[in-house]
Amino acid sequence: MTVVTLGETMALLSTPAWGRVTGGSALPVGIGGAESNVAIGLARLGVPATWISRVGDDAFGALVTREIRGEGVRVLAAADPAAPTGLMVKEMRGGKPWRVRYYRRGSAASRLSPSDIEASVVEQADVVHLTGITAALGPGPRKTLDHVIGLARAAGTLVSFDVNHRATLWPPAEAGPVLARLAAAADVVFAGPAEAALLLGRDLPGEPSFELGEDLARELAKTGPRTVVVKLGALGSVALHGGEVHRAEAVPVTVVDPVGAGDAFVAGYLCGLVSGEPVPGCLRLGNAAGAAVCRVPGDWEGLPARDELGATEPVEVVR
Ligand code: KDG
Repeated sequence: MTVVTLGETMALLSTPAWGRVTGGSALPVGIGGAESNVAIGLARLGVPATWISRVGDDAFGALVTREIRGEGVRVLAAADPAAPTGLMVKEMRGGKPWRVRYYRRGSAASRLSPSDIEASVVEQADVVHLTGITAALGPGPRKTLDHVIGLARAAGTLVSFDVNHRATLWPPAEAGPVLARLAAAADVVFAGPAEAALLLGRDLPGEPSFELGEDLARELAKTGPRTVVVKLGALGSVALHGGEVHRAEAVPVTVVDPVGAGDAFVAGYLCGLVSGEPVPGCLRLGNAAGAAVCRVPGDWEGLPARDELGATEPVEVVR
């Protein structure tokens, strides 16, 4: 049971808790990338994972590949001498994440192309996980997604697609049709309510609810995917699979940093999928992994090992 994913991972700088960067501020540097977040989550849950990308031939590129490899993920990432590793800055306010700024235009990953893909890696995987962020990076990454989907279809590898619309990378009017086409070509689609509505060309009718999630999943399933999972954040998640709707309540958690929770959910869900769990079990694993990531700062640092999935709040230490 192996999962392959591809996409951009950036160096991640976090501003001080109060948000102001002053001369001499020491900003902690980490990494962040939706697809490698999923790969790390899978590896921690015991699922062999591979991450394909391009990084700059620079210090941040070495950091990205070292960190991801150090988490037990197989890393297949070309070091591009002609483009830098992308950078993102997480701006804090009151000790919590407030805004993310990207410095990634023209990055190495924006130069991803089908030639970066070793066909056998996709053909031998059980699942290939892709996201809409890669589609936002430019024509080369979009062509690469189409190429990987073609390889997966021919080999019987399941295609998983997280819509992951990042409005700061491309506006809804441009992103909607492209993301809808990619979702229609996938076997399993993950989306938030607003993303599902975007793909359906609908306005989001009211606040997220299980009923709304189920309705969006039914509509989105008509476009092609066999399974549609709608992530409802603090509410939980719903899935439509084989015409049946399933829902799972979220795990209550004290949220410190919600960034990366969606990727953690996907890692938990795909871990269940490749382990033969029925859909309700996949939803529960996803919810538990998402809750665990929310508890600590960082996009992936709180990703749980399999034996932690039950403990989403600190366990009292009995002396
Ligand atoms: O889901 C969290 C990711 O979005 C973050 O880790 C970085 O991939 C990233 C992006 O493009 O925002």
